[in-house]
Amino acid sequence: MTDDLLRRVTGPSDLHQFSELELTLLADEIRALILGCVSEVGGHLAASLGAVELTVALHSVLHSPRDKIIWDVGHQCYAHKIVTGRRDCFAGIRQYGGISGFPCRAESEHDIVGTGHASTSIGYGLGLAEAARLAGEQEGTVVCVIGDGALTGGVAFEALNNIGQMRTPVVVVLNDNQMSIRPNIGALQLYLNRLRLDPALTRLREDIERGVARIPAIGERAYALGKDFKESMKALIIPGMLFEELGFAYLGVVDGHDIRALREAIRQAVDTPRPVLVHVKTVKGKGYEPAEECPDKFHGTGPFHLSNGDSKTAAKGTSYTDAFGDALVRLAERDERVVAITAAMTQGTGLDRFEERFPDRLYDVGIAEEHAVVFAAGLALGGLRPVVAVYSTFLQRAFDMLVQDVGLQKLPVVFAVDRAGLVGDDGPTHHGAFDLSYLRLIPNMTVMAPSSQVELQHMLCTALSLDGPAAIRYPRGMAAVSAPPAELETFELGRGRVLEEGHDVAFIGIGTGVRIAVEAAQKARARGLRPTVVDARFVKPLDTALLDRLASTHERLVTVEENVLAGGFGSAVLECVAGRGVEVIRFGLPDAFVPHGDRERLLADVGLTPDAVAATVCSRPVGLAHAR
Ligand SMILES: Cc1ncc(C[n+]2csc(CCOP(=O)(O)OP(=O)(O)O)c2C)c(N)n1
Repeated sequence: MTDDLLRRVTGPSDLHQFSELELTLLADEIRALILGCVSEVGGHLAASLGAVELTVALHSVLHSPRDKIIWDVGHQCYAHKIVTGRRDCFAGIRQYGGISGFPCRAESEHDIVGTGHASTSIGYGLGLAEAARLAGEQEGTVVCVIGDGALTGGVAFEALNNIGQMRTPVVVVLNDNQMSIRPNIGALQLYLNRLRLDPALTRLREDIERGVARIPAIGERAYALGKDFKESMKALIIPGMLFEELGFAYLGVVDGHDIRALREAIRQAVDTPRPVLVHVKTVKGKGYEPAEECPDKFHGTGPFHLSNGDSKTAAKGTSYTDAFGDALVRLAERDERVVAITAAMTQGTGLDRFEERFPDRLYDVGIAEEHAVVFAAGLALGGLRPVVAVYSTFLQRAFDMLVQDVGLQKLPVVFAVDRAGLVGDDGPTHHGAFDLSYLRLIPNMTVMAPSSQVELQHMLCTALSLDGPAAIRYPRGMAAVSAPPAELETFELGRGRVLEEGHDVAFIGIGTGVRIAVEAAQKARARGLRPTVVDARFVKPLDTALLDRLASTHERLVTVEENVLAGGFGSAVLECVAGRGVEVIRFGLPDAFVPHGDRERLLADVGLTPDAVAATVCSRPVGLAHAR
């Protein structure tokens, strides 16, 4: 495939010079570039392939950045990056030092806002449109592109509700591919299916638009009654015209791979002086057979062979995610009160085995983390033992529910907090940097972090034995395969594990920090220190008895965690031994958003390596008592 047209594109305005045929060919060239690069470095392939024509059509009609295109989640923005001046650096997408896999304000004026978490585009769009109105700006349209998956998030509905009342002329493009990461679920999806699958409904609606005035007598009176009458006729005849009833003009269903049809719909939407929803039907993975057949596998992918879609990297070891999933099945086998909840991440959180084994006990609530937590609280109130499996970064959204609906009610909900710490290529929107801090401050919450997969399995057993809420946070990625324990144990609450007794310096790790602490201690020993090494296991309740002992027998405590230092595990230790005269040196993530890139490289950048820890600890003579 040539890239003759693509080479003529230095910015989105160049698309205005192209004929519709050329735009169609350009879309093919873009698709080939995306496929070539993502097959080498990995990325969010299927969503981006599905949005190529939509992107080309939007940029060929609109004038970005005067017109503002906001990409919900942002994982579908690869074509947008390519036509907005980032073609030549596209091969480095998601790589350390390369461009981000999500819209990023620092990268381009065409990335109106950095996204990564779902369902926010419409709220941003309304804010931008309202700010422009107050500033008296006459020109510029705000277009929010949101998927049918992201539309299951409550915050999207809050924005729709608000727009309907304000009647601000924002264009919402609903990119409906019937997929979230897996097939989309929920009543709204059934409604969209009806709209999409029944062209008769669309024709009928259009006929009403055009024809109502032609009915003798009634037509004239209807005309006199004006738009409101027409709207209610539509609502009457086409039940559930949800968007119209929310105050939006509804345009659709538009073929999302037909550039002409898309351009026509976008022009119409831009010319409409009220909120418009353009319902676009696309195919996730469009144009690459393996991705069209398995859009979930290619939602986020590592490098793969273009010829057949097979992965280029063989998985080494097993993941914490799998260890969690296996243990949950075991525990659910012996306690039928155990149920699992996911917010559209069944596979990502390792619940697929649970789903296979107990299909009736798995609840996928859609991209709705706040609801997932309240729903789990309700299940716990009803006597069940719910386990919410969720990524650390997405649980942030449900903070209030954690406090009010679980913590304050002291309900036995277990949170399996996956992807804690740095996740790597997805970058700052997806790093799980804060959970120890935001979980630790909630009264009644038990907070644990395992140093191995086996520890994780015992911690899950422990969490399910408690009569209050508990969270276990663990990282992304693989660890050496270890045989699952024959029996799952219940740990003593709030007790750490001393791995090695020494004196002068105590290295205390939590979660992934334990390996770093162990290896840093080895290096310190080689330099003449006699370190103690501890796997803290619990962040809350903290092992205060152990810390008291260490504070009185050691000159220096060193904490290691993959969480921001602010409010994290080290802070808890510092609070516990404050005033004891023992020096505390804390290692963790900085007070900054860590960029994207290879996880090991990022950990080295923030000083979370055994070498860096040992170097700092050993560079200070033991005997200077002060806390950092
Ligand atoms: C708040 C939040 N929860 C979960 C996710 C993980 N996630 C990323 S994309 C996605 C599915 C999005 O589906 P849709 O909006 O339809 O876009 P598509 O990929 O189908 O184009 C999910 C669940 C997220 N990004 N944000």
